[in-house]
Amino acid sequence: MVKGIGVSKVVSIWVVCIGCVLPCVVQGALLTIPEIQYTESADGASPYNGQVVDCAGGIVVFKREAKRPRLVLHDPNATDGWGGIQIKGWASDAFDDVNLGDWVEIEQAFVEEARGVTFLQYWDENPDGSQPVLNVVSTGHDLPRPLHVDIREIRAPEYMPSEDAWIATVDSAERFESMIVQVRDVVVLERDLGKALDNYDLQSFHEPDDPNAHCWGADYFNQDREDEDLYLPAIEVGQRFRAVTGVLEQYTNLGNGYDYYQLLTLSEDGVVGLCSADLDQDGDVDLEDYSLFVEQLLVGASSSESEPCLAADLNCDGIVDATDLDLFNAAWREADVNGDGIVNGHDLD
Ligand SMILES: [Ca+2]
Ligand SMILES: [Ca+2]
Ligand SMILES: [Ca+2]
Ligand SMILES: [Ca+2]
Repeated sequence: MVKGIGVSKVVSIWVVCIGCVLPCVVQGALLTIPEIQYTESADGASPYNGQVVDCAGGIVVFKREAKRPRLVLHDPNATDGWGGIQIKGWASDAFDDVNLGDWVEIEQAFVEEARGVTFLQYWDENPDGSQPVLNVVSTGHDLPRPLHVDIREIRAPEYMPSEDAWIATVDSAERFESMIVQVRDVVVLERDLGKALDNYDLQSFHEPDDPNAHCWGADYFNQDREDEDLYLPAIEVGQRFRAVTGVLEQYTNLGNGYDYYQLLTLSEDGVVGLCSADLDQDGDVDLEDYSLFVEQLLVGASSSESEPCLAADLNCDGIVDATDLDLFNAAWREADVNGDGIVNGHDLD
């Protein structure tokens, strides 16, 4: 009897141990991306900076071919930021077997802050002699949708004359580092900014007087950009967009007077122009645009020297007529993805 009770106690202890300890070991061994990225440090550096870690990784949302190629990973479980990280390869073929939508984990990865960005180094050997191991855990994952952010959260740096430097003035951007983010209803105010003079300033066109409602973008990551060009063709001063999407990267080099966050577009789809039926260019297509159209249609408006292409002259042939009406209706229908009768940012969701 006594012996029997003893055996059942042993059995129950084993059950408890297997049930609680094993998952702890697995979870404890592999750090998630947010665990590596989350920081309250003023300089934004990972608490694991300079250490070798095992990272559970995430979905490959971008792969950049280069002498030192990069992977951008996204943890779909991170709904509150801190969910992106970049792996830097040290050979041009380092990621040949990795594709978009793969879930990649990396063991024994050296965490290194470089110019404000947290990298996992995929090189031959870590400083402690260990070697990183990259595993494709699974394939074919859906790419997560970009995170729609308020432009103020990733706002542009401010120029500080006393230091002759451009300084990031917002802590809220750090949580979006290396994540795919999207800003909406923006206009290009200026180009030729930043360290490489390839940054452009995007301002929310709904809040032209809010000095915080703007951010910096750049196309140097963009795989559809012509090599000899600094920008995508659409990036012209005054150009308005319904959405600009890309990976957020920090560039910190106070030695040359810069510390800023920049939204790096990844493909031509990274910039979505206004709908051609958005005649008043305020980011939506509604009855005001329709009234404007009808006004110009009814008078048979035609071009003049001062206005060579009227807003309602959608095919730009010099006159507003039934052909433009067809184009107007087609543009509205095509862009009204959710079918609620209005073309706006919700059609991008
Ligand atoms: Ca950072
Ligand atoms: Ca970071
Ligand atoms: Ca409009
Ligand atoms: Ca026309």
